Amino acid sequence: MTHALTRLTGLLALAALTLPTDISAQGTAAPVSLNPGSEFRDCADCPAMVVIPPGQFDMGFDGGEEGRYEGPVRRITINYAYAVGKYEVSNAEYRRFINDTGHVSARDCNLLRDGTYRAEPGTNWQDPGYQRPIRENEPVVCISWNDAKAFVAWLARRTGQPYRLLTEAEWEYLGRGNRGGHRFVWGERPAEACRESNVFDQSAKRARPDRRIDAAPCDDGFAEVAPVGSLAANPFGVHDILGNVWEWVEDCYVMPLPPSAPRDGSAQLAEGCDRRGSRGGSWLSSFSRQTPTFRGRDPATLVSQIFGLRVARDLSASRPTADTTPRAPAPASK
Ligand SMILES: [Ca+2]
Repeated sequence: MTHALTRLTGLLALAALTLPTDISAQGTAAPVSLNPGSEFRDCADCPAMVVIPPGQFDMGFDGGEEGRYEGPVRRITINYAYAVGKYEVSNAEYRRFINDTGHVSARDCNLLRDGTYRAEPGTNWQDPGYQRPIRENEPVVCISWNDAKAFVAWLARRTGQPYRLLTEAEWEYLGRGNRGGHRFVWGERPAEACRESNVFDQSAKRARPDRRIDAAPCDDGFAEVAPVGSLAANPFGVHDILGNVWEWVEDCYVMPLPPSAPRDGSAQLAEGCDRRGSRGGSWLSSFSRQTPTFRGRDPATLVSQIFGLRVARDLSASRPTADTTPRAPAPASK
């Protein structure tokens, strides 16, 4: 007991030493030094954030589904620390945004019905087709990429800190969890998926016997969406990076990637972008897509009951491409 208390006190002291002033000084401050794994919030009800260390990894996979090549494999060097939401953005967090701004969130969400996703008139983030009330601690869904951008812009205004979406490279770095170039984030054994990720597993398959997609050979205990953080964190201290809901990222989906594709962690952008990236799969997605390299791609206006977001935040001025916001206006609705 005494030992545990001493250890806890030590950890708290460490957190106090490494967190507050450096982080809040961001913007004009010199690059800051933060311990990887440190956690903080910029306000009492702001998202919990985790500090991610710089690193290097091989991004992509020399293969993929028909028409969805995930390569070429290229070395990515992220030479800056950044912070990322420890969890996917929750309904409670999204509700604060809506209440504060009056933002009109996209409607007519795509719901899975009879094996097909269809836009269901009138549905939205508060009614994503669960056929029960949403829970405040579940990840928000039925939000478009444009809604996700509006959310991070609001959070940046509210806190005075540089919140933004993750880039695809940052996401994949997180998704791999410093565990090397395995096909699955958990290693080469698919049965380990259920320890960290709410995927389309055996419990989901039992609940939806008519859903004819490949399921994980394990049981994560959730036949539907799970409250954020229900399962174990990955080695970076981040929860639900794979599974639960897809996470919109900043990048434009460009395939094949041009030779000029960024290798420094910044986003792939394109003028007149017609599809935005999303990463990480969901509780309702084919298990074969629950990999660190599979790339979702949908219009910025699309809303789906399995699409949500995770926030990111710059920590220092050392990030090579600090502004990932396209100069051109967001793509028009289509
Ligand atoms: Ca599941």
